[in-house]
Amino acid sequence: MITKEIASAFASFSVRGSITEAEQITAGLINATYLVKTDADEKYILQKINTFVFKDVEGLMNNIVGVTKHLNEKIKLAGGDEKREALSFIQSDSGKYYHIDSQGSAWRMYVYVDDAITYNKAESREVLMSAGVSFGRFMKLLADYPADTLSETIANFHNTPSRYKDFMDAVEKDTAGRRHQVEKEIAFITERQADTHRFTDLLAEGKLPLRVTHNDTKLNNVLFDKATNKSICVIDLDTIMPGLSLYDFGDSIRSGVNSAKEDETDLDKIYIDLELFEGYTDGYLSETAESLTDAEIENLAFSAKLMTFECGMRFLTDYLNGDVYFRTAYEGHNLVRARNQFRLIETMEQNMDKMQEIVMKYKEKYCAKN
Ligand code: GN1
Ligand code: MG
Repeated sequence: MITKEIASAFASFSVRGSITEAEQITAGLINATYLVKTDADEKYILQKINTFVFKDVEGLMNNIVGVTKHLNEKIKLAGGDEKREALSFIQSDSGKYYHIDSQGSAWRMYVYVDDAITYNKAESREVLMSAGVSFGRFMKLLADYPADTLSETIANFHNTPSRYKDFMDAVEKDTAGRRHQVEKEIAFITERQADTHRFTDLLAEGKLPLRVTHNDTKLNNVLFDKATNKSICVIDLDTIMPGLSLYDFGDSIRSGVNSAKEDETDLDKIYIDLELFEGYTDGYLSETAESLTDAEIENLAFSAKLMTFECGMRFLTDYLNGDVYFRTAYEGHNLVRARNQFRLIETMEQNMDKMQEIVMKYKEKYCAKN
């Protein structure tokens, strides 16, 4: 439906034609996203940026525009289709790549990549392999991007000890009066506190390198070609910041290698699918093995567990806070998501040795050093 705010936001961007259709896309949990069509037969993605989550829109859009221009140039140089393999953002009347409306809401728009699909849950080994190639290549193409020009769009985004502290504060405050329902889940988290600081410690000791990373490498943040089922490009660029390769690898496994969707309620359906884990690891290391350090490769399997832990803990934190951060469709949605992630962690713990073996197999395959 074309609401007044959508129509007026669309009109502020410099493109031909008038809006004829707007359809909300609800896959993402943060921004409000619309597919819009025009009478000039063009399609765009129009997004209302969640400014509760992203406070510095100027910094956010500078990151995104800088990075997409960099990707565009590199793809063009390599003979690729830069309009399809990276996003193209559109300027507004103000000359900036966003628009602030009369209500103070922030909007942005980019060209819709046509004939593409996304996956919300684990798929075939080929799909996972292709996603691994895309995220691996993304990091590779940004290896020479000037990291010091990037704004930190969300402070301490993957700082797991800091997320743990936020969680303990939420337990303490019990704002929504839900703590009594989740004592078991609270225990699940506190029992694993020692895991939380592995990456922050290694980073502080200089044993892991900071890189330009995506930081939100959900499977549904990759577009796949409808016809070939091969990945086309990576989307949802809000959290591009200096980070660890382990954040990106781990979050992809969390979201793409779960046998069930992120809010599946039947815990028996949830497990880490090792066949898909192998597919993603194969694709990711085929692009990155040569540039990753031994310490990074040794921690890939563990990163899957830690990123799943962090995300589950964030869902539970939001449940305790009264569902103020993630979009929810029903009461208890965040609790369902948290329990889902914790079940996934249990199955990762049971399979950690096998995951480690798989990583080493592809390290050997793709590392000339060996
Ligand atoms: C959010 O925006 P979306 O849906 O791709 C969240 C991620 C979580 C994910 C869990 C900025 O990602 O960190 O892992 O939900 N993004 C932000 O589904 O918080
Ligand atoms: Mg998304």
